Amino acid sequence: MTRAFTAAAAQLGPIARNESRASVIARMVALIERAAAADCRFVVFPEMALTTFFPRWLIEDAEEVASFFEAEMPGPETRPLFEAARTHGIGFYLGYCERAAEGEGADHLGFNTSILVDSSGVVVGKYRKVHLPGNAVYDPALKLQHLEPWYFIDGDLGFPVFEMLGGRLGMLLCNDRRWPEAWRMLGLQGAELVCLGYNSPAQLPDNPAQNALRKMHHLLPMQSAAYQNGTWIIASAKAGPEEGCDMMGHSCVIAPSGELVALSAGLGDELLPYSIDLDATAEYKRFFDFKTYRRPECYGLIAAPHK
Ligand code: ING
Repeated sequence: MTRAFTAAAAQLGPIARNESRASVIARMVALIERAAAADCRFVVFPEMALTTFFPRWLIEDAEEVASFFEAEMPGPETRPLFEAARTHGIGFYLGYCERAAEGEGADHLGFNTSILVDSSGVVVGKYRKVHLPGNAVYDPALKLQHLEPWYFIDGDLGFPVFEMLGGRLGMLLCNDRRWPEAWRMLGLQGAELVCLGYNSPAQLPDNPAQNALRKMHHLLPMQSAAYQNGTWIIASAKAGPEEGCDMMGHSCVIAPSGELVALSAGLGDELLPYSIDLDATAEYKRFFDFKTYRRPECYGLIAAPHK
């Protein structure tokens, strides 16, 4: 049986602070319809795909903060996305803010989460972001806040891998892509396709010398991770000028060879389909045969806590 299919990054352009779920879901359903027309079986939406990237602000209004989190998935507002996907037989990866159960995580409302949904609309897997970037408290010295540790509980599900599309799929979220340990955890479990959504500022106003390096620092760790772990990667941006902050585009598909095989052209809602063959991972998994060549007895520091 062939394990080839068409999959796509479903990049989203900016989402306004006050944009309704209904409006965002309509944009995502339109992307699902374009994916169906392109014969896709699977699409990857961004991190926090349902809302603006609110951790750029310290929001005092508890009701507004709560409005960015989902208490259930699917819920009344997100169900139309699940229905459209099921109608077209398309599975998807979705990033969103997951409201934690009462009492879980003290003063944090929930997790920065992603799920895998199969082509019949069933949630088959969940991941909660492990590497939360930025500051746990507001820093008045910064031009651009990034307050994920203020809003979110540290991910507590590890790096699970799920059977889907005839292969093994893993998930990461944004900043995770810069950490080789995250990729290796998935690679060690045989991941063949890793889905990743992100919200990455195109410029860093507090460190403008980095601006010219932003695209490279986005692609470089993923291209090496794909090669070193023999996996496909589909990475999907929340792109464009969002509430005064330019978000990077560059949604992409990376092959297990490490080659960048598809790259988004713009900063708006955009579908980036590519024909993926999971069997193309085999050659690289053979070369990097973990069982034969890895020397975990030499890698203790990697899993040891920092002193
Ligand atoms: N975003 C950022 C990223 O890794 C970040 C994190 C924080 C970038 C501070 C720049 C400055 O691209 C997310 N959502 O993890």
